[in-house]
Amino acid sequence: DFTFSEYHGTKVIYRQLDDWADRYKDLVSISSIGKSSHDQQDIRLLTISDPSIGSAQKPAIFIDGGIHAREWISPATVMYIARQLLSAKDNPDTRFLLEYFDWHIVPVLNPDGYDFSHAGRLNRLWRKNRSNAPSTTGIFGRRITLLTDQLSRHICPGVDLNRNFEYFWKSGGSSDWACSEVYAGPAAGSESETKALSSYLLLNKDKFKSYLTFHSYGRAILLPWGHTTDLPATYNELLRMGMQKFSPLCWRANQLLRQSIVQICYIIHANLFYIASGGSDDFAHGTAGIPYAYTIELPDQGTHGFLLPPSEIPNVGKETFAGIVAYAAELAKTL
Ligand code: 0X9
Ligand code: ZN
Repeated sequence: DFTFSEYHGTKVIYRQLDDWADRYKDLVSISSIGKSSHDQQDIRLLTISDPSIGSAQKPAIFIDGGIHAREWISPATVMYIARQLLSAKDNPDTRFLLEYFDWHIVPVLNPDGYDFSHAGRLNRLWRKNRSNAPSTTGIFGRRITLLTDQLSRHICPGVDLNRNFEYFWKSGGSSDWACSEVYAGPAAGSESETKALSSYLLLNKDKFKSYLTFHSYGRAILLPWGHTTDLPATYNELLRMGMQKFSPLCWRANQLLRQSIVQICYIIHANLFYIASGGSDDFAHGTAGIPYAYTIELPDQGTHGFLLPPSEIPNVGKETFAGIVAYAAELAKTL
């Protein structure tokens, strides 16, 4: 059965979504926002919406995980958040989460890459999707084009989905070279995962008040932009929300949970790490116009890095959910 004591592959995560859909019929619906590029897996969406409280048409918060394959704590934490939301009504402190908002959640945006990173130790640090990887039918049936970039795409499969989004695509911090870990892809929005998310965000742009994308690692809350050192027009507001209310992810969660874990956290604009264009956060804010867009780099800060032990899932989950509660409370005031 599904637990938060180990990391699960896409199949097991999807089975859990089905179970929730069975158990919480009035609250949950499952759909697919598109297919993955290599294995044509569904990119599943979990919608949590309680029609029995609040208004009929609620604003929504969009959450995704697993854009980068190796960042296993991301899908795990997103699933943890989803599970907490399912029982949010039972607790007077969290009831408002369903009273004021709908929640649209994609736990694994890059299922091919994620599953590949589970397939043997050698693949554990895979980051990109699996686009152009040789399939079971083999590459030999295809016409050989001796263009170097075509060739290198076969030798080096995968596109960094977080460099492939259409907003200021390839304007810094990404690569043309297919073998690079930050390969931007052959064209803006070329990947079917990117297309699926982009169209879903555009379709619902008026409904979505916030876009939250979970990555690891670093314990940081990043705000737009990633593609430039210019500040977004609403920088102060983004910072205020992130600083005072999202930083629960950094410190208020500690108080709420009375835990003694030493937490250091940064809230900065994404480009202070490094300029990186084509990110989903920039697309959500810049193209889709979603007001509050953040990339959250979950723990840790490098001790284990991407290889965070699964025993940390509940801690990270609790801490992050406490942050979500405080953040959503602040967001509700802006409605
Ligand atoms: O570089 C990234 O894609 C993200 N960091 S990670 O270590 N998880 O790969 C940060 C993305 C921040 N947002 C933008 N640069 N737009
Ligand atoms: Zn990442």
